Amino acid sequence: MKLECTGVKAVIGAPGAELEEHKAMLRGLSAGLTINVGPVAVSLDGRDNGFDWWVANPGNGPLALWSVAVVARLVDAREPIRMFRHGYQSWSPAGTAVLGVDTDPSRAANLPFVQGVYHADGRQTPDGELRSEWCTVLADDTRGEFVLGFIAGTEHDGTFRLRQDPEGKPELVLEAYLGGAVLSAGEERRLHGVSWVTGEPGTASEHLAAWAAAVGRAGKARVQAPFQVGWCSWYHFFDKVNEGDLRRNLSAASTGDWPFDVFQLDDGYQAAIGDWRDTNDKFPSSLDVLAAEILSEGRQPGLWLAPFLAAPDSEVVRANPGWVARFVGRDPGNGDAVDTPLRSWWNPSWGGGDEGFMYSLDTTHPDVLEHLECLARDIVEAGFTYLKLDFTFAAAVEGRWHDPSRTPAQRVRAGFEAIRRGAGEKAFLLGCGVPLANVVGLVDANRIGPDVAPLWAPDEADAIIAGYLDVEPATRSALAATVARSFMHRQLWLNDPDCIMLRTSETDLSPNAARTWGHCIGVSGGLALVSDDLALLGHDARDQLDEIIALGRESDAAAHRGRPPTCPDLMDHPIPTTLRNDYLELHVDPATATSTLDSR
Ligand code: 9PG
Repeated sequence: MKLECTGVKAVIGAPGAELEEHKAMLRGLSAGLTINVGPVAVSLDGRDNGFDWWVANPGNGPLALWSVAVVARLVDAREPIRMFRHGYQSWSPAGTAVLGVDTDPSRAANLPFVQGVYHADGRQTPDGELRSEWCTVLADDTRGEFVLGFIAGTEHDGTFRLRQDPEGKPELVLEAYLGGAVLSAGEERRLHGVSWVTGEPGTASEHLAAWAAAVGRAGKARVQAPFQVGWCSWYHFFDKVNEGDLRRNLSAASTGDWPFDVFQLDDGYQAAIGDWRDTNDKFPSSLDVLAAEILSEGRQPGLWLAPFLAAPDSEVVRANPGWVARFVGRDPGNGDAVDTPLRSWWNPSWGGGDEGFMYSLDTTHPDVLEHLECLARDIVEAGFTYLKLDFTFAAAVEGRWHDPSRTPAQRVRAGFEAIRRGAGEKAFLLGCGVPLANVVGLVDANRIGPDVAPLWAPDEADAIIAGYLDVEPATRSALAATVARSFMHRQLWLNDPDCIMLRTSETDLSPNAARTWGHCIGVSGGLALVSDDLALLGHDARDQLDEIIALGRESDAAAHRGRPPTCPDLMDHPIPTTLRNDYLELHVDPATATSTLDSR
């Protein structure tokens, strides 16, 4: 299998207007090529196994640029062709699909609002196209493999699109996604280069680990934090958590001598989405009092916040209506021009006064960045030095932003940079619902899968959004992501696979399924977080946790030495079944939720 670059594409168009696609031919890559593609100029510098590139607006006026892409034919590929589809953000699925058989989830959903949450490009894909974001692997029937990745994701996102050309031949589009960012007259921007590996010994997952290591080195990834053991309030108490629940678990942790470094309060304490300094009626104490109590029990205080979201009726929005990103367009019903706050998420249990819709704070606005910096400083000064920063895709959502020159990736990153400035170098930042490529070098850890739940598999009949079953809370989905993305651990950040499920009551997980998930977390070397009411846990649960921590410390130490766990069958099934580190191999049967753990 070979890649033959045959074309360059650019998509431009003013926000709200029809997008225009422009194409130019390319006869292979060489050093120092410049090609006019409609109104933009693309410069390419081919190198061994990759290319560097730049895009310029040579015109006299501003230009909104959606994407720039190199189009390549897959030569000598024997079908069927499989693609490892790496998802855009924490909760987006990761797994292997077959060209001509599987479909992109946006085909079934056809809901741009939802698609924009789980992909860099919220538009529906053309029929028959598969996509992967930031990195990918292509494999054909001869076991030939191509591992490809953008070498960063800080300035723009990257999408690989696999499809058949009009003659039915397989074609790969390597796309830099700029999301309508406006280039001023004469402006040139460097794009993130693409690198690939083919024909070298090793599994796809091992090559991805090498790619991740290179991206991490170039991006000064924060990979030095110690192994984390903690407690999180979410997966038992959910948003009903109250101060008594927190206090009882804190004292049970001391009485039972539970080995938690971190004690993290999740969603449910805040006065409103956006008003993070104030607690609600369920928490009579203020944040500094809560943090002091956690600290006095010898644990690091952790706090959940969704820093880029704000409820319509929150104090922050009422006092600063100009801080909210806008939706500017036409009402689909009557065609009238509309200019309203940008609705970027929906959760009726958060209230908010607009049917459960939440707005995005505008991270291209200097006042918003100052607000985020001060907020993080205040929360850390209140004593919370571990921050779970959730729903952070909100800064990437398509809309009208104060500074239109910024790409979605730059908007996300600017928000994280402000929080890091405020929180200081020593704070532990955990990204969640986060466009993974955008935050290397800023976060210490990232959630790398969808939410776990006290059940194994989601019920297809109950799918909330057609096509997106795999993003719904379920242990099997969290496990699939943990196995598929294991190669990232301590190369780009610390992986957070999501919480261990230890309880045997108030759960639909079988003891086997819970043990399988615990072993997966241990072998992955990622964060080991308990999220049960400790009152429900006995000696068995404690023994299980101790085993998971022992497995985790050993695996994490190897990842620290540059040997993260990998998945040898990444390209073989839709849900990978095997997770391997230097010492152990875990085999999971996703159908029965059983597993075996063998030494190597
Ligand atoms: C708090 C929770 C927990 C959890 C986070 C996040 O795609 N979704 O509909 C979706 C909803 C909620 C969600 C994830 C995905 O949960 O992952 O750990 O902090 O927020 O509200």
